[in-house]
Amino acid sequence: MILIGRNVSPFVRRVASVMRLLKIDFEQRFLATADSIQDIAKFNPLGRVPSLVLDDSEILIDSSAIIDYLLELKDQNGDLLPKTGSERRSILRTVAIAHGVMEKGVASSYEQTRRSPEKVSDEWLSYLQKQIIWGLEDLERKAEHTSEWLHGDRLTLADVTSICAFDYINMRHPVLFDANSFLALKKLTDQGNKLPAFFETKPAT
Ligand SMILES: N[C@@H](CCC(=O)N[C@@H](CS)C(=O)NCC(=O)O)C(=O)O
Repeated sequence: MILIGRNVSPFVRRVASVMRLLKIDFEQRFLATADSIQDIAKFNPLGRVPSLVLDDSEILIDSSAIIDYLLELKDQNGDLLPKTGSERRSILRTVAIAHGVMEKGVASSYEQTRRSPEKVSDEWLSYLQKQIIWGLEDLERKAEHTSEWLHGDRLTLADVTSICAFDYINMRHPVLFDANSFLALKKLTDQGNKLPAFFETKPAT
């Protein structure tokens, strides 16, 4: 399998982390949306990452759809995401919040880097940044009231997505909040980053 995209994208990194956790072999083409859009569009007509090229050449797009396939392939016991029931729904809620933080983080970054400065809307930017904080506050409450991982003593897709989201926000928006604001989330992320699935995928910049 070939994963398209760089791990600076939190969406790509969460796919790469899930593949490592599930021990799925893959190669990665580190294409960036900023300068390889034509190549990326060969895999996804929207010009977005991640895409995953399967061994029979089928191409999957969007991190959620890709992870859905990976779990079907290699998470038969439902360790990362139970197949049914209230625990599944609860984990998917956390995943949706963390994925939303990623979306708002990327939108906020694009507002600042991909628009000409005179067109940047401070009002819109400030709203996006509030949404990031609201999402992180929700994840922090979850992290404060749990044991080892967000949904108990087993690492799940909720942890994968939250760790990738928190690292991304710290990397791209380092001055958005005080370092002491999200201590439980920071502890969770530090704990995750000790595992190969996270430290091997953590982007340098
Ligand atoms: N919902 C998608 C979001 C993917 C996404 O927004 N990727 C960004 C990179 S971080 C991208 O490709 N941006 C280029 C664009 O949207 O034009 C997912 O979960 O995979």
